[in-house]
Amino acid sequence: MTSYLFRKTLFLLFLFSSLLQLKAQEKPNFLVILADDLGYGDLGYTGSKDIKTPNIDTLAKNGVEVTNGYVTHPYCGPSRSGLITGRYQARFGMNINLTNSFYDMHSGLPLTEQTFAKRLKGAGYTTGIIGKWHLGAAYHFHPNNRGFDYFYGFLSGGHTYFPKNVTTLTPLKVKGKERPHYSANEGGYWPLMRNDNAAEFNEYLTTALSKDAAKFVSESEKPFMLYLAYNAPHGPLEAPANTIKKYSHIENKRRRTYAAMIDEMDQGIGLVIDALKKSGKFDNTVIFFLSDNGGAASHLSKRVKRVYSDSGPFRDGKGSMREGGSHVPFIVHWPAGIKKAQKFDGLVSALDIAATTVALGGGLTNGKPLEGKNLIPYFNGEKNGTPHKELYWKTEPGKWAIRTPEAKYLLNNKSLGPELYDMENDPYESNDILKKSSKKRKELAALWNDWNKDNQPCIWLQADPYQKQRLKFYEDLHNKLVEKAAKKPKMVIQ
Ligand SMILES: [Ca+2]
Repeated sequence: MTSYLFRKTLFLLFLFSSLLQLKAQEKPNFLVILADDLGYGDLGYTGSKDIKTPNIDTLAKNGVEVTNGYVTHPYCGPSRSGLITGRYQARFGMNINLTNSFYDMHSGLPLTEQTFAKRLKGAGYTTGIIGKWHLGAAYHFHPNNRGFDYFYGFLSGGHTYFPKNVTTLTPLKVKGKERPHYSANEGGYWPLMRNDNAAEFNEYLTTALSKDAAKFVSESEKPFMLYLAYNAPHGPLEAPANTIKKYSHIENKRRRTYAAMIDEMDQGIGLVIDALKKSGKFDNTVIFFLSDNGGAASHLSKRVKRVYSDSGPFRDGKGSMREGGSHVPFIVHWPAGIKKAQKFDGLVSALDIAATTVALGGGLTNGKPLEGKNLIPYFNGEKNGTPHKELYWKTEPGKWAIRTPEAKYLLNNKSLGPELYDMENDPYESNDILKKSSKKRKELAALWNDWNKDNQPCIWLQADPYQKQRLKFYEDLHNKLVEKAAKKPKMVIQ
């Protein structure tokens, strides 16, 4: 009898733990794939005629193609800080790119903010970031101290794609030109890191990151969240010769290399998707794909040879308050949870990634409020309309924008003054209606001012001027010490 009871208890315990496991497995995995400086029109599914992206196109075809998807800032660091916290980065004043220094205790994503990785880790997720961080390099800003169990990549805002270029020496010469070590990409030629150690880097960077991501998703036993933050196709324009050859029909040399970089990223995404399929995790993994901002060098009209990215139908590119700056390709793919093959035209923000994953994964909702929306009810028809009635932008020093489904009011260039567009009839911002619509202008200005009440002023300088000042501080200090030492009487012993 005792033995029977014992066996029965064991059986019940087994059943209970199996049920718990099943319950745990029901939680979806998350894969957030971020491209860097990708032009809106440079994917097959967004209309590119000359760049092949079959893997990304398949995600769009079988998922939700978000046609009004936006990031919160038109360039790297601030856009990433909005995505990763799920809060407008203007709330904590992070409107610029920060310096990348291991010794700078102040330049980084403020510790008062929480990443969505940390919120998910608190709910039992294994969390990883592979690729570009760009949110502070000092110990307390390191991804391992911001909610990520695993990190493989680089802390700087950019990185060389070839291992042969890696050096620890600064300043250094790149293509015969001296690259000053106060550049925004300080660290862009340093070795890669795995967690807080130097890591191996033996092949084309995009491939190395993709293979590591494939391994991460295959091996993770718990539900996972992987933030795969490619630096592709951000400069330096570097790609394997064989892949560049595939695009020999493209006349513009810079675009040829840029196309090969996007091609390599698409192939890499293919590797990760294969790994998900082979490990049986594909159906229950929510995949997001987007770019952190618009295409670089897409609107330098007077320097046509330098233009290499394509913003599709939109005006301008990276850095602009017009659509090309922050209206990005945006895909959400989840076979187990959303109806496939749909286009969604409500206003969607990169802020929604944190809100959606935290809602689905049961992540922590303590601390500062998330400002995005859980998108799934909108995709499944449980909620109607647009997830956001307004989207807001603010950069340093003083560019701004607000968009509603109907209109967009912005300042992109102080000498040109503000611009107002009818986004229902003129989504490509070709006809400025500011002079005709003072009522709309006032209405949008009031909304923006109201939003801005809760923002903090920016307390940082852009990376380059900041690092120049930092170096000058050390040089001045050194010179003072040399001067002082010269005045010291010589020590004499008896
Ligand atoms: Ca970028």
